[in-house]
Amino acid sequence: MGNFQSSPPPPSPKVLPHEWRNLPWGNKMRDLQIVKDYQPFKEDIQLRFMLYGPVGAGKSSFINSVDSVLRDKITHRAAADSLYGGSFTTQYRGYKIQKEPGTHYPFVFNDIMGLERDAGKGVCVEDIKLAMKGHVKDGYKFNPVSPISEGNQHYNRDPSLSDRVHVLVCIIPGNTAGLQNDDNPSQLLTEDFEKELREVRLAARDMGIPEIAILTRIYLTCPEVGKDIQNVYKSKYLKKKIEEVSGRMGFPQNCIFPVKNYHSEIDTNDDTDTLILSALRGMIESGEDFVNDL
Ligand SMILES: Nc1nc2c(ncn2[C@@H]2O[C@H](COP(=O)(O)OP(=O)(O)O)[C@@H](O)[C@H]2O)c(=O)[nH]1
Ligand SMILES: [Mg+2]
Repeated sequence: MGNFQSSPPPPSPKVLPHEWRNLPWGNKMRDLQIVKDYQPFKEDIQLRFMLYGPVGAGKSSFINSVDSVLRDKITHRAAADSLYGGSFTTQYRGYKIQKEPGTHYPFVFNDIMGLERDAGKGVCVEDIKLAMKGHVKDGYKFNPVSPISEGNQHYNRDPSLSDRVHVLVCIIPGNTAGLQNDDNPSQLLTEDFEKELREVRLAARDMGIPEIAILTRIYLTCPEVGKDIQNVYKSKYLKKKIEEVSGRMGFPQNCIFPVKNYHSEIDTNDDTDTLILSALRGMIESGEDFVNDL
């Protein structure tokens, strides 16, 4: 009788029949448990992830999203600026995530905004390099025109392993991953920023610091992903986008993680969590390897 049943609708020409990277959809507990069980091999250290990207890329939202996934509720700790023009994150501070009352996960996020040359805002590259080496203490307010001096009370002369940065996480706004030009007038990814990004990444590479790129705002780029986030690794458009980011900015494709940040939701969602956990696991694995190689 099966002959009379209507066949399923043909797949959209915009999505591939299979994922090119497999994610444990519907089984986020596996990745969540891995993160919950994670303990650095070296005792008494914490991994430090430096989130670097242009203002409005979604750095604060990513910290909040990780916090929301791990605590299973939407949180707003690292103030996300819904009006990019307004307040900027210029103070250096580490965000830890509570595990149980009184304990934290053994990793910390620092959020660094790329320099906006015209506006005289942001963090100069010299400071970013010093922060990567662990010389900048929490609470330091970056001066966009001059780097921290050794005499400053927030200068750390003798950084411990935990003070250093272990993974450079570049936050790239997915909907504007093309360079700013007449067709793409977004202010988020300018030529200046790309130049600085190269400089920062080169510095990280010199220090052996691994890097990861996180592509935010993905569902704005592809309606198929907007319809169903599980299409993220089936979307032809997004695959092209990742290849483009890889080709132009030089990130290996397996270091690029598309995510959807929590930004207007009031409840967490398993598929959104799965993507965020996948990026977080990538960061933890890279950081753990780096620390153990030292
Ligand atoms: N649609 C969408 N909006 C996002 C995403 N991530 C961040 N946003 C929004 O983009 C704006 C800037 O984000 P924010 O985290 O403050 O950027 P930051 O300057 O890099 O810290 C906020 O209004 C966020 O709600 C995302 O993945 N998707
Ligand atoms: Mg921010």
